[in-house]
Amino acid sequence: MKKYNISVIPGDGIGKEVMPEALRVLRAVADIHGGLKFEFDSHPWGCEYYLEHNQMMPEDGLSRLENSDAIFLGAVGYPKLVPDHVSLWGLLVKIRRGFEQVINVRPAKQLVGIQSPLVNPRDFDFLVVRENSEGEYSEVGGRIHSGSDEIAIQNAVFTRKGVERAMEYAFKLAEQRQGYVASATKSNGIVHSMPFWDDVFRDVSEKYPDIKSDSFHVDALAAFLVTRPHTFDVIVASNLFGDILTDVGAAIMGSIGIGPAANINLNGKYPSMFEPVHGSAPDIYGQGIANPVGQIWTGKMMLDHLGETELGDKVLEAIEGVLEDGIKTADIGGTSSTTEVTDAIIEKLKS
Ligand code: GGG
Repeated sequence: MKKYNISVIPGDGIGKEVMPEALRVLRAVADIHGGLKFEFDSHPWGCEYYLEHNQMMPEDGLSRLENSDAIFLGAVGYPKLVPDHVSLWGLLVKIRRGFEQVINVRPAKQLVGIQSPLVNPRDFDFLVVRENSEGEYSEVGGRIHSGSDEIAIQNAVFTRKGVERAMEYAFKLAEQRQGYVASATKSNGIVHSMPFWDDVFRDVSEKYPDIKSDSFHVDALAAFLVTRPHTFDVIVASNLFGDILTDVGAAIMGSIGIGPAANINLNGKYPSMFEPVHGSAPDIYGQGIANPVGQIWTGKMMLDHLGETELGDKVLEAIEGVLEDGIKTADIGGTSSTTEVTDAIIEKLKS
């Protein structure tokens, strides 16, 4: 019997609703396989935990996660309870950095059974490789003075090692997919880090002469994702640009509730972490209407990472089958509840 130890952090808001659904799907996958078992170790960390302990996770939180085969995360943030930057840096960013999850991969593709909101939808299927360890997500800076004299300074940190690593990853993916790489820059407006980003992109692209590559200012790229997403294959972007572009990616699929993501540790020293693109959506929390597809598709990415690609493919097939049958949550035009969509995905997996 193969056993995978998965650390589970449902987190905040709808994370607490969609996570149990994704775990039900993974248990069903294990039943179908017969020779595979998931051991789920759940951690109640997040904003409510913060209110009791004044921190988002315990002091030894990372060591409690360290020996798992993967970390499965729901959503982080409940701004009514804890400021967003405190919650994100106290849990999500802490794990990404602590476990050297330096790459964030986020696919966007037109799923069968979902009407894209695009005016001229064409089949698209692209991946965003987001630099996940530095860039605009930086603690360098500060705030001084108050009132009308108040000043905030935020420095971005771009290292050749970090940027090169993300770009190499993107080119290798493009090689596998026989595709091409687009870089998201903003070197017309940002005068140090982005010209540096472009230099590194040129250097890395020279190592892959057979892979077509191109560079776009991020604002134009965001617009092109809306007007002609089918022309993109692998996009490499900085931490912030990648975060924004992947919300666009999820939205053009039909809903931000659909997009999956993987935070990858490249050196095998620490576990990788899998979390949907969406956040905790406090506005719809508790109504039973959250779309479970993002979390379940993220489970597929985790299965792929564990080497269970056939099972991962089955999960995505089941998701698409259910959507094609019209069983959907309200965000993508349906009337089904979170649990009804999951029940249907499990039924499809079994059939
Ligand atoms: N699913 C994880 C989550 O809660 N994401 C919300 C968010 O804003 N994340 C920012 C980021 O991915 O850097």
